[in-house]
Amino acid sequence: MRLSRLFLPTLKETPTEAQIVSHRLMLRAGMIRQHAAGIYNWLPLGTRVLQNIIQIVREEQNAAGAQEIIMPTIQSGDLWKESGRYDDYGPEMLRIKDRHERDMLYGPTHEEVVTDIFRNNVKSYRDLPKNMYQIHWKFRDEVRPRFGVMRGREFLMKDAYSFDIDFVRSRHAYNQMFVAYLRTFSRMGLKAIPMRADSGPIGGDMSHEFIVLAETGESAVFCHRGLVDMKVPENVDYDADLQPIIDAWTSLYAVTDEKHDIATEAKLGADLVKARGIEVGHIFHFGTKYSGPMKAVVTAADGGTVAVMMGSYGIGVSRLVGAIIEASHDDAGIIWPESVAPFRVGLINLKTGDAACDAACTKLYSELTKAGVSVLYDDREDRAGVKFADMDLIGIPWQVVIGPKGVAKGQAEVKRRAGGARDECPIDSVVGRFVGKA
Ligand code: 5CA
Repeated sequence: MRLSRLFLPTLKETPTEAQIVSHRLMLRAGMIRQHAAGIYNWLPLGTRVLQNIIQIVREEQNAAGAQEIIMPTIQSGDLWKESGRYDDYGPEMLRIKDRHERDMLYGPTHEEVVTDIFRNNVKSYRDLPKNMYQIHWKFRDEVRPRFGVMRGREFLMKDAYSFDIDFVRSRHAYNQMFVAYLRTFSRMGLKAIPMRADSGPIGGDMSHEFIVLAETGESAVFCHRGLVDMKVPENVDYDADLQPIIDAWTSLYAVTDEKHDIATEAKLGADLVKARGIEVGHIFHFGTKYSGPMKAVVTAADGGTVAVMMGSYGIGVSRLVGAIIEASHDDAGIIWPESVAPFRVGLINLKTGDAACDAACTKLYSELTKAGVSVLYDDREDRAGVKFADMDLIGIPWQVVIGPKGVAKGQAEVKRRAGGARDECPIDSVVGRFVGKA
């Protein structure tokens, strides 16, 4: 993509409405624009990052055996009357009447809808287990939407729902999602710590939040050092017993501020890590809480009928964009991990209009593009300082700088955005540095 053609409305000034660094940087880097309180437009740069995050979430969900579906954003209120949550959910639910005066709502979550799909289509234990997920927009009429996409009213969530015949298998489904979450966040360059949590309005007997560590995070986190250093499982066999992995991750102390316990902290001594964090995922095991009242029953092996055991598993996909920025930025701007970066290489032409610079840049741009490396080519006729500042601000992991002096010697400068290390190399060798490497 040529920067001169990209819709990238960057801002030099810090927007006054933004209180946290990720919100400021998302506005300044032209990723988002507010439409109404807690409701955002995603511009091209933001959309590219969001799509990369979606893709990682999707790959890890699929690998864990979940199947992608799409459910409606607008739901019928009748289902929520069946589950008993229509009145309980309160003012966070955006309620709508259609032209026939029927109660509709913009879905804040989808337990009822997915349970309805299940009960209408699955009748036998032989069809189990099943896990279905979607990556879709939710609406929660939060009292105080704030911090940009971190606490929006409309936000993108990955929500998965598991159905099993008994408790043991249902726990296995929970464990599969637990491990998939560890892998998902780690692929995005994040340190995510699972913590025992309250299940709130979703309900159930067990739940874990996944908290990403970031200095500017919303909540204080206290945990055992072992969790911060723990290795995320590779090459997982999701059919195998995952309980040992779960035990390793849940046996060490980890709490947010409302639950912190001074006596345990004192015992941990030097092993205690005090940090700040952001909740990017939340998983719930709730058995028959919805399948019971909504009569999602299947025939069992012994000929009887049983209500299926369920769990639900959320990831704050749009929140993750903010969380990654909170965890990875400096004074100059965003520092994208390569796995989610909107472009991998930023190609800077220091003297647009200079025949030699233009020729070298055009050639590199087309070769990199042909080789499958995503490039943002700054071909604007701006000052070098503006180009450097913009490229730092939008956080492209690698900058390739082409200027008149270098071109005369056949040299380019390559800068790593993270850490700022730079080196000179022959222009001819630039493509080779990026091809075939993740
Ligand atoms: N039905 C369950 C799991 S599918 C559920 O709704 N869980 S949740 O309420 O915990 O939401 C899942 C994730 O969505 C949260 O961990 C958080 O990362 C994200 N999320 C929740 N509310 C918001 C919000 N207002 N803005 C942005 N992200 C949010």
